Amino acid sequence: MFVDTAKVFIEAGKGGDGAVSFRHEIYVPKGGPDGGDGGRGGNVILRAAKELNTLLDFRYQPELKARPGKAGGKQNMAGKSGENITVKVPVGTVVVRDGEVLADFIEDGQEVTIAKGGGGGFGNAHFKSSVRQTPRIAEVGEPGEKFEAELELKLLADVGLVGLPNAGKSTFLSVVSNARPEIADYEFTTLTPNLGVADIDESSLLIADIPGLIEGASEGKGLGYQFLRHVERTSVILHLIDSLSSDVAGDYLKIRAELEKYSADLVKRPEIVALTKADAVDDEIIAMQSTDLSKVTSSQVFAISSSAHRGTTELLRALVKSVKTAREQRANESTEVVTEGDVPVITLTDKDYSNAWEVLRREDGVFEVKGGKIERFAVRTDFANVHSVNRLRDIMKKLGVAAELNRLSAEPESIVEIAGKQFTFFE
Ligand SMILES: Nc1nc2c(ncn2[C@@H]2O[C@H](COP(=O)(O)OP(=O)(O)OP(=O)(O)O)[C@@H](O)[C@H]2O)c(=O)[nH]1
Ligand SMILES: [Mg+2]
Repeated sequence: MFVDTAKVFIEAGKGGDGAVSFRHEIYVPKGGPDGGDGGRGGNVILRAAKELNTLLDFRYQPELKARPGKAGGKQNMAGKSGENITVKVPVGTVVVRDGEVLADFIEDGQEVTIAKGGGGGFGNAHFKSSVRQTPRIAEVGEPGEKFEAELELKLLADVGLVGLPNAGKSTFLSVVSNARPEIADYEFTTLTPNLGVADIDESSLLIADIPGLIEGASEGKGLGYQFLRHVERTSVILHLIDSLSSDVAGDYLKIRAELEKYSADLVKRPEIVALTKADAVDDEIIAMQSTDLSKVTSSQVFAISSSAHRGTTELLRALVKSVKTAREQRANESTEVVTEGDVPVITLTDKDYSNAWEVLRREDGVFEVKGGKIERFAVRTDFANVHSVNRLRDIMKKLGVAAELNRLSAEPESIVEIAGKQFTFFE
């Protein structure tokens, strides 16, 4: 498994503020309140897209922000909602926040609202009552959810390269893909797996190159064995054989034996065989070697030269076809059903907005009030407007918070803090 990661800052849109406004009509001297509500802030949505296969773009653009809602207007005009943003992520991306998995993208087109925009604040039209004919208060919009998240991409390669050391595996990868692995004329040049994306026609293939395998690999000889778990998860195996070898069929069988010892499943995996370095050997010899190989395998046999770019396109096309067939087959066999419940998504609305609260007297003398509902009211309060703060004080009375503050001997000038906002108990 190859893991690609990126850190992103996600911020949903703030809700628009509610408006304070009164009707002005010629024959109505004292018009009622008509301040409209603020619009909802935009959500941040992630969507899995199969055409992406790296998180690299997020390194350059690590901020995913949705638009805020517009403020409410006169004549009960509601503010426009902020636009959602939809950001594409590769299939296989896992979103983690503080060590907790928020979403796991396993299917093309799968969408998850990763951060919810804040609700719009109520305009003053909502605050009219028999005792309050001219409400001069409106709510401010709620903040959108914002947090830092870790994106992790777990890639399953389509094609796994196997072969003896020095067979030309890394060279092939370097020629057909964007990868730049180390290449040298000795065995065990590759020490850890390389991964590359090869584009061919309208498709792309993710190819994994692992260290060469040798006879006895399953008993711990060489390096490649421990990396076979990468190949185990690929759709198709590409078995490369050096045409400069004196016994290509023998080479093929050696590797197959090691693969079989690793896992009986691995030898049943769709496979394509290719003779490498065809530029260095006469065509008649290549033809003879192909015949030898067809006696020991029923797989398709190709001949390529990575350095002369010969036969590589045909080989890639055959791989695309084989990967497609393998995927379709797997999709038919798979009975795995992913239910929504498997993907926990935390949003503002899941939070606790209960009436319960508690009051703490801190060492600095500040009275801190905590509780789902009271905190929600506090974030919607416009602290620059004394009427709004008074409304919050009313709510504190209704919920019994004020009585508790009195019991804890809070003075009128004592500082109260709710959801990070401070104000005096009574003015
Ligand atoms: N003439 C010729 N030489 C090639 C070709 N492909 C690879 N070679 C040479 O073969 C040698 C080994 O190539 P690598 O790609 O490093 O082989 P590998 O299979 O990755 O080897 P390990 O990482 O050790 O398993 C290098 O010297 C390459 O230049 C080719 O198409 N033609
Ligand atoms: Mg190599």
